Amino acid sequence: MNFIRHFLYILSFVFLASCNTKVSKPNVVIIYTDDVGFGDVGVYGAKLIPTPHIDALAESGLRFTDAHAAAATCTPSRYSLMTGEMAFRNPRAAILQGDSKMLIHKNQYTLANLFKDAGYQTAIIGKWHLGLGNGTIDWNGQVEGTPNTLGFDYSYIIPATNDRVPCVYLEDGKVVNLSADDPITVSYWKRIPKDTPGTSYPDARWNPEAVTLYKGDGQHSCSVINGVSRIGYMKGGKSALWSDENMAIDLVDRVKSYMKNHADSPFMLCFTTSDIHAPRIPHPRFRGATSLGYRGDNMVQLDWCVGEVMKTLKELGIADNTMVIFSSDNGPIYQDGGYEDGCVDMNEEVDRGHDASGVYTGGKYRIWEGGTRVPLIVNWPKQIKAGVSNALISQTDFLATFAEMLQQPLPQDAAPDSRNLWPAFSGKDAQGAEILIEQATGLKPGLALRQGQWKLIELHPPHTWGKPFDQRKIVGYELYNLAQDPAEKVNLTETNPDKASELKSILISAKAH
Ligand code: NG6
Ligand code: CA
Repeated sequence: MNFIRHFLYILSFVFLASCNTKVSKPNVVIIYTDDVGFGDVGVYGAKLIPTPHIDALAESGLRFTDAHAAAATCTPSRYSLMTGEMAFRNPRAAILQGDSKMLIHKNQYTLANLFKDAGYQTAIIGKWHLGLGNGTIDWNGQVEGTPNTLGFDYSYIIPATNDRVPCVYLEDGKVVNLSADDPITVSYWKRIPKDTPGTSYPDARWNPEAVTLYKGDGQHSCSVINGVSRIGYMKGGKSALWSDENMAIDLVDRVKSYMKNHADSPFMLCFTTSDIHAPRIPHPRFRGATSLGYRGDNMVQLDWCVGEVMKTLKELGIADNTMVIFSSDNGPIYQDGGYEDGCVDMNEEVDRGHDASGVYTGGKYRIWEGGTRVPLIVNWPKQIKAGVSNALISQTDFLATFAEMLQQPLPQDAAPDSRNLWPAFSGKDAQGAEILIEQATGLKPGLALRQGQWKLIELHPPHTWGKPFDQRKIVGYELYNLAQDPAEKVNLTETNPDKASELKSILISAKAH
């Protein structure tokens, strides 16, 4: 009798545990986009770009109005998302080249490690831009030091950016479609000697006529691949070159087959789109979809990708048990790297009546709100009520937040700056983080502290590319009250010195932490 009771007890425990698994282990798809601004999505105010699929995601999900990428450029934002450490603490967390060494140390705990520890299958499909290898990269063999060494079971990546060589995909560390008799050589600092084996590509400086699609600025004037002059030189790998105009479709195909093949297991998939980073070369079927040139058209293409993800989840019958997140790595930019892609105004706000950063000022490379305040939609109707949240939240917080969601303890020293904001993430807390730090390098560089609607900017000299944050000179402070002045026009440091000094000391201690 006792034995039967004992057996039933164990059985009920197993049953409950398996029910629980279903609820607490949704699949997670993070659609992480490139250079999409706060105002680029319909539901965030874009009138000239139709984004019905992203809007639908927001309508049945939780839409955040004060969510931030960690930085106003890609590599540091992705670093913080993956590691839960503020990027300014790592001097190497700056825009990386296509042959830069892996930025994340193999012992650092990552978002992928977290999901793996919680029993998930993990994958990344799309842009990587966090470095590869340990100093040298064997493009013709097995690349060591890839997302796979950081907790991803599967990776299919663009090594850096779509404007940087090598213009090939890497699947689990191997160049896709590479032919052994056309080896790849990559160089960022000097031209590749003529006698190096492999297909030669024209050099934009010497063969300007080869540039049939996009001519870039000085830095984007090396190898011409698919008619576009890129950053960096490459030779070889002709059969492996990606097609720029098919990139979104190719990546979506990978995403779909990954989801199909993993429909039975909980999975965490980062779909890191190349849209809408320059050079913008939408597939012909999206060209002319907006009156805003290829930048707008690329947004429509991105929206289509989101629609395909959602459609596939439904077809597979796993939509109910999947959390889909949509966000961006930094604010918008019209012309990046000098590519002329049909946008009107390079530096400022207005592109034919569209304002990519909405009411906020600036965008990519800038410490104003437009640099890091990005769309964030969290969609999981079964568990998270639809609505709008003004909670303050950083992508750096995702790691600890997911740890809470998964009830997965974090190892000591993991994700040092990541805070558990699950109550805000799931719509139960309206405030979110008490403070948040923003960072920017480039055109309006600095660090900023947000506390509620207050914002203190610590300004650095312009063009501080690559210089560690703790060595940057502070050339001034600005204080804004975003509730009254979202566009950061009226500097209040003189009129409210008390608030300025309160925030200054919070920033100093947060930096030292
Ligand atoms: C910059 C490039 C820019 C873009 C950026 C990375 C120049 C002048 N600018 O160095 O075109 O590639 O790097 O963008 O070359 S990001 O979204 O990945 O951060
Ligand atoms: Ca970016």
